[in-house]
Amino acid sequence: MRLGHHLYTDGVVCSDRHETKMAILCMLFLILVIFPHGLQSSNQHSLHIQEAGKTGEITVKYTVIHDLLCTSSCSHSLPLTVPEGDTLLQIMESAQKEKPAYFGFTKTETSLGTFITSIGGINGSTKNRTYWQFLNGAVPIIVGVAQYKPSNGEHVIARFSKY
Ligand code: B12
Repeated sequence: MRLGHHLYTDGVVCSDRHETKMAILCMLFLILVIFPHGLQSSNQHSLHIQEAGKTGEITVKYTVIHDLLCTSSCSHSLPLTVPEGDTLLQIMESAQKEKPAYFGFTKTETSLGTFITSIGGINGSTKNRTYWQFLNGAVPIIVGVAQYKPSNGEHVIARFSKY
């Protein structure tokens, strides 16, 4: 009786260990299937895009957001492959050519350079204290669009904002 119980207990322990081993093996297999190239950092991802493109070209994502005034379909994005060294203004011109309704813009020349006055038919206004703000991801760009040169893999955002 006692011996049998002992053997039975051992049997359960043995089977528990076997199940744990199988579960670990299954998890390792799943990780290999989901991340065949390992967990890449965004830098490595950008590098991958650069390698995939022609030499001297970069890929940027350009998004226009006007959620100050609208409640649905307030954002439009475009992936663009452009010559390396293009300014944001030149990239905006490429986007304008592709989809003028969403990315068409107007500008004015000032002593500081080019100032963007409207995008997609939406005008900034001194009276309402609104303007088109430019960001690299979540970070506001500190120069004008004619001076700024986005990097490969960058997400440039033009957001209708208040000041
Ligand atoms: C107020 C201000 C703004 C206001 C102007 C609105 C208004 N009606 O007052 C708003 C919020 C719209 C603004 C926007 C931007 N600004 Co600003 N702005 C200033 C600030 C703080 C004061 C300008 C001012 O009133 N001068 C006094 C008046 C009497 O002189 P003014 O020549 O008439 O001023 C006009 C120009 O400065 C113009 N303006 C303002 N900003 C910019 C930016 C660019 C690129 C251009 C061409 C013109 C311009 O608007 C002013 C009013 O009409 C300056 C910093 C400073 N201390 O100078 C930064 C400054 C001029 N802005 C700057 C920047 C980078 C921008 C943005 C590009 C920021 C962004 N990430 O989007 C945007 C422009 C985007 C676009 N649509 O093209 C930089 C320009 C740097 C450079 N060498 O290119 C400065 C120097 C700040 C900095 N980074 O140090 N700005």
